[in-house]
Amino acid sequence: MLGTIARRSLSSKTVLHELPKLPYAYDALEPVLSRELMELHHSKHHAAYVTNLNAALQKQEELEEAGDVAAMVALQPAIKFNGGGHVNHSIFWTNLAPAKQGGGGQPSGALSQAIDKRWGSFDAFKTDMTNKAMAIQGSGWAWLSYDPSTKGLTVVTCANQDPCSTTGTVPLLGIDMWEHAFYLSYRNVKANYLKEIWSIVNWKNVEERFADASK
Ligand code: MN3
Repeated sequence: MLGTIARRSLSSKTVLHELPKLPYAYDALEPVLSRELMELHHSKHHAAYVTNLNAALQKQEELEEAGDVAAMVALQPAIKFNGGGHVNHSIFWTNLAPAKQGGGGQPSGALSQAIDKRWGSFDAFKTDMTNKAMAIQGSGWAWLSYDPSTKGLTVVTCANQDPCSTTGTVPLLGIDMWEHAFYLSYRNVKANYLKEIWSIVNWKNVEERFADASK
């Protein structure tokens, strides 16, 4: 039995994921997002998605070796939820930056032009994304994303931790609309979270993602 486990461990093909470090301190996004909120969000919520994703992927490998297709199918919601949570938060942290490190302001260059082409103005885009984020019922995400089918920008929303890729578009800028993302700083007033978060958006990161997605 032990021998079997050791062999399986040595021959495991499962790639284990790690919680990425934040590119700024837990208190760096204050007063928009408090230190306590950021620390819990990263070191507890995101960490749990990573732990549970790794457990599910290791379970999947065991089931694959055992040829248990029914159990593999039953495992997929855990991979979707925890894998989506890991993917979404890994993008989200890099989408944000303290004002001192370039957070806030407006996009420039090709991204700015693409926003104007789709919405007419940066303010019109912000209004559209804010309205779509506000309309999410329960937990989910709003994304500014690149749609390969139109070669243009769009705003999509996803329930739970479904990653933006499930919409067929490429994520550029995400806004986490789970209560854990704003409640400690804004209580129930989602609208204020959506008003303030623009002042810590790392547009340089979003521009890089747009350049990668649209080339
Ligand atoms: Mn979250």
